Amino acid sequence: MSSRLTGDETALWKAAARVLDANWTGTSTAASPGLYPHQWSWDSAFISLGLARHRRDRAEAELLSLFRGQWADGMLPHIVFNTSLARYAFFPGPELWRSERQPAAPRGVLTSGLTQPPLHALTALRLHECAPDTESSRAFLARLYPMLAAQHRYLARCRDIGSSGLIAICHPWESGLDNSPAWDRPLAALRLPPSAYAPAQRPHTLPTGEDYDRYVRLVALLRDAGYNPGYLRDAHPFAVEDPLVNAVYLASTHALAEIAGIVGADPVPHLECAGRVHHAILARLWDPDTGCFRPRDLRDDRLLPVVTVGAFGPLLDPELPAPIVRNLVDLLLSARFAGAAGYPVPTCDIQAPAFDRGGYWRGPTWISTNWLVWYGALGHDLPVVADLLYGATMRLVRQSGFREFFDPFDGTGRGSHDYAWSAALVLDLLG
Ligand code: 9WN
Repeated sequence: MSSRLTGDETALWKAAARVLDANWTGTSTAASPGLYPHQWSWDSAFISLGLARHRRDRAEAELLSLFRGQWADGMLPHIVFNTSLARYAFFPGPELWRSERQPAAPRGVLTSGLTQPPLHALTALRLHECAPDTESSRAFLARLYPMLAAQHRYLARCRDIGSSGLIAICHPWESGLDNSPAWDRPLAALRLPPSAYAPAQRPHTLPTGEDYDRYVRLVALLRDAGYNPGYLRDAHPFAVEDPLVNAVYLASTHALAEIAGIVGADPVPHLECAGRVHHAILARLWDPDTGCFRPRDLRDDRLLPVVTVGAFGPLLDPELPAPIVRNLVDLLLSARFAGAAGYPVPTCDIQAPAFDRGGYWRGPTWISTNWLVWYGALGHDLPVVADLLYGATMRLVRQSGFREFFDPFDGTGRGSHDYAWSAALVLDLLG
């Protein structure tokens, strides 16, 4: 804990550390006790950032534990199941994914068959930057580097479905912003076989209903095709290039180049990849008519209409042209986002018909997306935006605790309690 914290900040810091301690399973961190008892991929990357400020040993263990689930082709699954729990306590559990039947999946570890935003290289570099002991941190990076490089090779080889340099998500869950209205149009266009799973199997606290049924049926298609990259490219009905996912991929590719330099590997291929992704984000996802980034639906080659918090993801691109940065700042401060929300950043444009202040990823403020936009703003030397997000995030957790998400107008906490990334990212923000 930093010695320059005020009394109030010290209390918040201790409360956040207590959440991470309580959610620690012995090898990794449950995303939230009860509701999400397993290890989620991008949660782990965020959580590790917080652990680095509190329990350095656990920050490293968290990432290593996640990479135990990595498949032989480099795919890093979005869930690594905690098999010590009775009946896995979560739907969809391993019985939907059947990873144990996949030749590429690791033995002795049960995982999902989807991935999530590849934040891990960025996390690993930040861990190194705040490490008290540079030598042991360098040794950790050297151990992690081949796994990170394999993760990025998988993405470039198997997820560049549009041959554009960008990676595509094949399921809304891969975006991390699961129920975002951005996915409404491609989901509505799906013609899917009926599901073997009734939506009622889902705990009542989690999203259910028709959309949920589509999510499960999309998984069944992927699974029945053996999670095969050829199937993903040519036949899978959901394939979207998302600005937030690709901006995270770009930032992590830059981080991977730096890590390569630190551990004595060749950074050049990573820098070349970063160059391609940077150009493709601008060429394919920037909509000059409306002045914002939008996801591209590869199945009908159109930009998707709803503007979400994902539009600000490309602030993570260190080379984003200044006029576009200004455009994004204007949009962020406008009445469509921070200008009308007491507790920014809402996950959906407030003026969009799909905006829903309480709907899962359809309006509420999340600490993870606030952190990403905050981090991007710092990179572009935008202290006004960075301070706004820092302040809003602190007010949210002070007022409502480490909840899963928050009402963007009055800051009411929603979803699960003691949500690990909300606590972890507050530790990172407090420094
Ligand atoms: C589905 C764990 C995960 C996060 C996602 C968030 C939510 C799961 C769910 O919880 O997703 O994977 O059950 O809806 O949307 O971003 O990683 O915290």
